[in-house]
Amino acid sequence: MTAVPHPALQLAPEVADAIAEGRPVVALESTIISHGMPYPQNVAMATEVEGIVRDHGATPATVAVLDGRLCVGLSPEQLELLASDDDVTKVSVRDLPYVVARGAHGATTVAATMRVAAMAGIRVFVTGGLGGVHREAPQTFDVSADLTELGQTSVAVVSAGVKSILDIGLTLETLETLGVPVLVDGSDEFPSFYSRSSGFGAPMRVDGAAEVAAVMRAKWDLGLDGGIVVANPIPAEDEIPDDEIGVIIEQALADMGRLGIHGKDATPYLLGRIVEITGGASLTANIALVRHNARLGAAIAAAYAVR
Ligand code: PSU
Ligand code: MN
Repeated sequence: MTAVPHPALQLAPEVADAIAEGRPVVALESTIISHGMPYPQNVAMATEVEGIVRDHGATPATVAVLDGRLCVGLSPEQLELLASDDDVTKVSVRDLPYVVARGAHGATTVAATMRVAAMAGIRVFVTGGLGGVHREAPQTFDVSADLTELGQTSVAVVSAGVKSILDIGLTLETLETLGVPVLVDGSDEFPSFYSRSSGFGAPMRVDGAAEVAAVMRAKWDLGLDGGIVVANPIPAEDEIPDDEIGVIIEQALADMGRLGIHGKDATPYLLGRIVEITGGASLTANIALVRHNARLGAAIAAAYAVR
């Protein structure tokens, strides 16, 4: 069964063909490009990740809003613009109507990318890290709309877990409340982005893409709409040990508090500050885990396409 994409979407020709023919497609987000990594490493990462998806037998579909249009699959020039232009705003689901109405550019978060991917009929989405419940959430109410979207939109999201800029325990509790399966590939522990460990067990362990695809089918065939978290622990050789990254995250959080940064600027500030404090080491790890996620995501899309 092939999906019929929403008519408002602007699909790249290769993406349109792949969807029409039921071939594997992997959605990719753009906030990670525009607000998650510095230029020019961001555009190099985005281009490389698209190549990895292709090399593993799937069609990459990077999602962004350009001139108010919901684009699914971008040209190299469009990727360059997202990576380098200061007028690209961060777009979560609540921001979509505003940037569309104004004909503006926007980089989509996990939440917005999931929604657009679902509108296109794409079921697999690869990113680096998910948003979640911020550590000060009991006071600030800062809970990422990524979680809301996971609760309602039927896309499997491959990530390296949740960074400890967030409260990992509260994030896992919220995902449970929202009915979101949290699968961890090849590990009994939930990963914390830079590290394979987090102190939290894997809510559900799977081993390999075929097992993920089986859960996707089971969930959606039962009419259980909503997302699936596929946590893919960073390869051991690319890990930054918990204690090392832990103090850096504490410093970044303290700096953010001093500057009074909050709301949608919180996550981009923290990501940028961690890159600064680590002198780029965190960026190397971040790029390594996205590559690793792209390989798994392509394999999942391929396994799911065989019905
Ligand atoms: N975490 C990362 N890298 C990222 C993000 C989160 O390690 O690039 C981005 C993703 O786009 C995610 C968004 O959807 O930040 C969450 O932002 P917020 O917390 O404002 O919902
Ligand atoms: Mn937030």
